[in-house]
Parts: sequence; C-alpha cells; structure tokens
Amino acid sequence: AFNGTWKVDHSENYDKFMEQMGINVMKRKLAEHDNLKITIEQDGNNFHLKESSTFRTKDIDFTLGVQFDYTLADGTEVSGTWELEGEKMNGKFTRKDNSKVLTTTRSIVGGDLVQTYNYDGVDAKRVFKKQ
Ligand code: MYR
Repeated sequence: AFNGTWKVDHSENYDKFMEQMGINVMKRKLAEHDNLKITIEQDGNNFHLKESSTFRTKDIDFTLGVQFDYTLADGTEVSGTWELEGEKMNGKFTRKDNSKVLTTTRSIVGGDLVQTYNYDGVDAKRVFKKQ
C-alpha cells in the first residue's frame, strides 16, 4: 500500500513542529517549501526509501522493528524504529543530542500518504500525493 512515489502536497503545523525541534526561522522557511518526494519500496519487512528534496537526495534502508540511524535534513541525528500496526506505520526515534523522542506515523488516507509528527508536545502533519 505504501509503495510508490509520493510528493508533499501540504503541511499542517509543520513550522511550529520544526520550531519545537529548535530549527531557526530561515531554515524553517526553506523547509516549508522543500518539495519533499519519497519513493517507497516494501518487500516484506524490508523497506527501501529514496528521499529527495531541495536539501538533498538520500537512500534509506530499514527493517520493521530493527533500530537504525537517520540524519534529519537539518543535520539532527536520530536512532529508532519503524513498526507496522495494522495498516499504519509507527516510528519512534530518539535524538542523539538530547535524548528526546520524536514519534511519527505513516498511513494511507483517501489515497494520500499522511505522515504525522510529534516532538515534545507539538503535533504536525504532511500530506503526500501519489505521483
Ligand atoms: C524515513 O522513513 O523517512 C526515515 C526515518 C524517518 C525518521 C523520522 C523522520 C522525521 C522527520 C522530521 C523532520 C523534521 C525537520 C527537522
């Protein structure tokens, strides 16, 4: 269900979320218009992602339930896991610099890929359309 190429269409409260993450206003303005595109290939428990944005292109491999390291577009390093709960992916990642937890989910809602984010009490959401 998650397979395919997804392009960000709109975001909700993403600026506030990034502010809570400690990202400065200039980077936040750029990140609002990052044209994020994610290509997802799922093979059983293994995922291969291609992330591309105005910031970078990046290949990511992970296995459900297996901890991996990831660097956010602003350079923040996290470590955590994705797990599948029914039709929903639940991600739990811990920042290496301050040990605070970022949770995120991916689900398909009305044909769109919806990714939610929570950090330190602030929720945000980004909605991706299939290409
Ligand atoms: C992936 O599945 O895309 C890789 C692992 C994702 C880890 C958490 C992603 C949260 C991204 C939040 C970006 C906020 C800007 C600092």
